[in-house]
Amino acid sequence: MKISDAKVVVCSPGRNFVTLKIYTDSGVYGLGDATLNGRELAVATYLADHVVPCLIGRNPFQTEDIWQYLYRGGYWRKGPVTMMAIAAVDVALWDIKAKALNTPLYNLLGGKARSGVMVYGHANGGTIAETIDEVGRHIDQKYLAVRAQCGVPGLAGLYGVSTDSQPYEPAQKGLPSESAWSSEKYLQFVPTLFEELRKAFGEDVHLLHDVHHRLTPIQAARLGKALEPFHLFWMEDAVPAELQEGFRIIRQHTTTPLAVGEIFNTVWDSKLLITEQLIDYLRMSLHGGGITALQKIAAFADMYHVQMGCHGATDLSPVTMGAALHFDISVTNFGIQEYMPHSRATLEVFPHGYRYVNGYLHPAETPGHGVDLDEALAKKFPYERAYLPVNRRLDGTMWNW
Ligand code: GCO
Ligand code: MG
Repeated sequence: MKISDAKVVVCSPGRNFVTLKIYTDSGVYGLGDATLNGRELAVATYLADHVVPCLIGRNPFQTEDIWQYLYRGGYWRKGPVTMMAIAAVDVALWDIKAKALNTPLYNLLGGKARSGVMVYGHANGGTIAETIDEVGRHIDQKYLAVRAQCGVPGLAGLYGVSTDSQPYEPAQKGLPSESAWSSEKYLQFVPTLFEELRKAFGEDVHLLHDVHHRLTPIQAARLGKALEPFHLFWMEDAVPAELQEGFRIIRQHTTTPLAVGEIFNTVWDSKLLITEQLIDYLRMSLHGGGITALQKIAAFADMYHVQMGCHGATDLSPVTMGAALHFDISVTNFGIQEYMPHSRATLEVFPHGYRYVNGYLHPAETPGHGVDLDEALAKKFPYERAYLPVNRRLDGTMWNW
């Protein structure tokens, strides 16, 4: 079997997605997700202009060799654009391989190691009362784990909290919007949110929280300590993680479990975090080089008691979600999978076989990863410029979003 062609499809059914479709001479095709939120067209051109021509004629079963060809052979290593492009190729090739062998992808990754993939949903509210309602709504839908985000008194608009009664969606059409931030107000407020959530729901539900890179290590240490009585499943992205050593400070002070890594793109971003056991959960999903890379990273993390907690926001297309579920169900050190359901338009453009049942997602049982692309429908949703917001402290200083 040989790769005969490949093309990049950009569409915007509610938000932008970049999809790579690889064709073979046997008629089997595979799909990979190449969506880099806010920088979508950079990956589209990287693939179309620099990667696709190198793929034609290759054996699609040689996932390892093609991965190395694109990584080592590209000379420029790492980085979100490169690794997202490699991920799209890799996931599409694993899709082809599993379809050609007529089996769901998980059977090529070790087979099922559990009966379902535990997920966490998003509960966002402008006030504590609204957040309590949202957590309750998720519990009614049988979620076992819920991430809680809440507006902070004195701050207009906040990460994770919708402004227009629509489901929260970070990317916005047009140029980036700006929001205001105060670490002091946030640190004062968040422990009360979780105190009230535990009072309302007891200890059974797993509660998670995303700090979204807003704190310094010593502030994150303070927050982790203050949240200890409320037994979080994890505190996510407490600080930006370019300085991996920074996590030593957080770790020394708190037993609140730590998660990080949704914007990492190679194992090198987390090497020290893993080997020094500074984190509990690694948030990378397939965007960091695809299945070939994530399997190796997970095996390395497993040696240091780090579990996988794949990113699953709506900026990753249903192709990433569908493929990640095959990884999640087969990997030994699985922790939890994020599940932020896509809009109806997105789900129609990407017909898929994965399904949610009582707190768990289940991968498709059809050959491959089980997510397709309705190209005719995709054409009705052309690309629209959109960005994530940016964030400033109250005095106007640029801060981390
Ligand atoms: C998460 C992420 C998202 C991001 C989004 C940005 O934990 O799901 O932090 O909420 O904001 O993925 O593109
Ligand atoms: Mg996050």
